[in-house]
Amino acid sequence: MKDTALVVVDMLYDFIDGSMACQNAAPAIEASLKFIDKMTSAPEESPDVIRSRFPILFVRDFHPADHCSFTQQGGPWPPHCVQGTHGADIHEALAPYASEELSFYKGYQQDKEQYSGFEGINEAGQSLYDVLDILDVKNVYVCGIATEFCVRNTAEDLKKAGFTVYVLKDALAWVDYAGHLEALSAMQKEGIRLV
Ligand code: VGL
Ligand code: ZN
Repeated sequence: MKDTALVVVDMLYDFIDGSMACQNAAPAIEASLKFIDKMTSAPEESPDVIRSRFPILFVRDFHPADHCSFTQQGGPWPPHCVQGTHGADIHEALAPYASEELSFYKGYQQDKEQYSGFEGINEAGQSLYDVLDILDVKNVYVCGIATEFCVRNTAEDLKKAGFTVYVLKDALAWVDYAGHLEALSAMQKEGIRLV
């Protein structure tokens, strides 16, 4: 499918089985892999060709050890996704689909919380938005963790920027189930499609 990309939000060990382990993380990874398989299986083409037509972008929480969102600094969260630690790594089942050009880091400034991946930047300093624009993407599928925070904020920013946004509802994990449901219904009201 042309003009279509997948954005995988924060499928990182600390949100899966680490300091901020979220509910439904394992099924969410399975569902993400299944979706990738579906979107990239076209037997007549080589995997590289298919992959170039269906970019998979990764958003990565990437905090300094003294980030303002951590409890010792008065923030709401336990330390998580600290730069250079295992907790900040992409889950091994998804890592083979990731590249540095399509990895977008956020939350790397000590004094700035950043839930949305929209302004995350890659090694070359390009934002997620810049790259979607360069790739001429119109339709964005979103999966990842956590529904209420980074998934919701990323999906909303993409929608505001004019993309058609689809959230893969079986490929999400959450901090709190009621919060997850509330975020889903808010996104739906905003015109984000739950699929
Ligand atoms: C997230 C809380 C703190 C998320 C990141 O990825 O949803 N939530 N940092
Ligand atoms: Zn964080």
